Amino acid sequence: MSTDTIRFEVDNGVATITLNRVATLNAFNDLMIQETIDAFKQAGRDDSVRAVILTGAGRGFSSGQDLAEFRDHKKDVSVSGHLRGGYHKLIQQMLKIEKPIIGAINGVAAGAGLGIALACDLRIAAQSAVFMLAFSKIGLIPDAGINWLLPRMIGYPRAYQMAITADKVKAQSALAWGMINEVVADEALAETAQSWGRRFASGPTLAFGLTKRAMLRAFEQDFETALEYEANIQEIAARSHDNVEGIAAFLEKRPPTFTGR
Ligand code: LHQ
Repeated sequence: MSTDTIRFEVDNGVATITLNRVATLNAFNDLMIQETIDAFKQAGRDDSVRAVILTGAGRGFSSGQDLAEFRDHKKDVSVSGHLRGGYHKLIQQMLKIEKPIIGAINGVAAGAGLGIALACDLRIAAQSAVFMLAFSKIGLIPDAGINWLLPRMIGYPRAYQMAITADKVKAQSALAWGMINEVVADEALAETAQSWGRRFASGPTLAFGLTKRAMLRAFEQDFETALEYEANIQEIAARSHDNVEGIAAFLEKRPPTFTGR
């Protein structure tokens, strides 16, 4: 796995992927899209990884598509081809990994950078982070999954307002609107994200992954189908070591030791 545009570290069961094109506020060029896909694949494959953090180096999380590279390539590839071959694969990879992904939003998340932030399962933002649908500034519609994800989180009126104004939304408003889970002081972000990661990594991670599958699938299901689906998924969870251990620990009044199996 190459890491020219990202960093990839594993510690205490937590994989940390850091977008690392600091001079452009971590704009996504083709290489960074591919390396981020590969990093998520690696995190998914590695059984020792039980939680993942995605963050940005420097003062930005991600400014979205690298507009300089896109302008240079525009004549060679259609926008839809670029989306299908790049961002869609990345987002699908993130939704497919049955491990919690924590977005540690350290600075501006704009355009497709916001889409990738929304594809994380949870988001912690630094106090100074801002969220921006930059697309309309350059005459585009939101992409990178935003039209599906954002109205589900903050409702259509706010999502549409963000799209057509392209105004920056501060971390505190993003929290009040339900786009993110927590806001912390800038200097506390990295440690808070690692501490969430360590907490999840020592939990019943098989159940955490199955919960992600059931909840995301339920978005597309009617109620009857969702009930049936969750009953089937619960069969898998109920056969796990962690379920046996969790019940035993409760009855023996001791803390459980979960292994993710
Ligand atoms: C950048 C970028 C950037 C290159 C900052 N690219 N260099 C999908 C498929 C197909 C087509 C197109 O798009 C998409 C999806 C998308 O993501 S579209 C939306 C693309 N993103 C944007 O339009 C955001 C553009 N950036 C900005 O509006 C500002 O940079 C923000 C608000 C993010 C940050 O503003 P500032 O904090 O004032 O920083 P800055 O503007 O000074 O940027 C710092 C440097 O980063 C600067 O370079 P320089 O050499 O002057 O220091 C920027 O040119 C560069 N940069 N974003 N997306």
